[in-house]
Amino acid sequence: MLVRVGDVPAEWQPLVDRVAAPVPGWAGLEPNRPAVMGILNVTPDSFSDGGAHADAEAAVAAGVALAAAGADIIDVGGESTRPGAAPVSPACERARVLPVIRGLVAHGVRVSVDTRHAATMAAALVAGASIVNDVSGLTHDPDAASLIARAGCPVVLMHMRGEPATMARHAVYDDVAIEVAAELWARVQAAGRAGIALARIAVDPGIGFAKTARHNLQLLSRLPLLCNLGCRILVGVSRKSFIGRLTGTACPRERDVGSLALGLQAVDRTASILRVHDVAATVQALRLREAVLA
Ligand code: PMM
Repeated sequence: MLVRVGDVPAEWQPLVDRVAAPVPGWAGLEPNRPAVMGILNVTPDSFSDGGAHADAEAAVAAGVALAAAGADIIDVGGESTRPGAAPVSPACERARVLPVIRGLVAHGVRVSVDTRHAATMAAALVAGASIVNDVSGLTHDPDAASLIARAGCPVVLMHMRGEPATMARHAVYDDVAIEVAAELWARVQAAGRAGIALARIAVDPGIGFAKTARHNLQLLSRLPLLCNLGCRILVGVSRKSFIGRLTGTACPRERDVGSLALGLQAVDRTASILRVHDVAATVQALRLREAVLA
């Protein structure tokens, strides 16, 4: 149902105010400029950039280059979450990410840690990471939510069903946009009950996680539904396999143009943080978008 602004019933006003509220400040990012999160996977097996960095020093250099290209945040991950990926022990994950986080922080880079494990979150925060990005929305590790509440750091709650190894079989929805919004809302509420303030939460629909290509497109098209949650919206489409499927591009590294096209669509539909591999192209495109809007 469409209702003209002047005809909105008074009892709807709090809802309208929430949806129309400016994007909240989060993690020290500028409130009114879409931010770019550069991806730095220090894994041998990520689908998009696995094995790209021979050692921690090379990974730090790659992260510093992404920051110099304009990334606002560098997202460091030590566990591949591609469909069917085998889990990695938290100790192995820490050995991969901690030296890289320390190196990036020493260069003044704002770092998020992409992990589902509370022990890795804790160690990463001590090493200087300032944001936690959890693809399980703080459901994987029972200690994660209280840890984030105590640390007082910003957190990304991503939508997923099941585990990376099994998620494909959970890609069954009547209405993917409504169900993802409702399930993320449950995650936001659980985080609130654990003591995490709403202003510290960003939500992410989890493109490609327990979703088919069709689900991903429907979610992107109806992304503004997530505004109802009152949090910043982060979207990660970069190099994902559905782009390959839709365009016939088998090699993940050749999907950056398609990734950028979808990323801009997401920003037009209320995403305010893009998680990407090709930082330089994304920053350039966002600058031009802003110039046109100004
Ligand atoms: N995708 C991947 C890993 N971590 N985190 C968030 N918040 N959102 C995502 O979409 C996301 C993520 C998998 O992609 P990669 O292997 O290229 O990192």
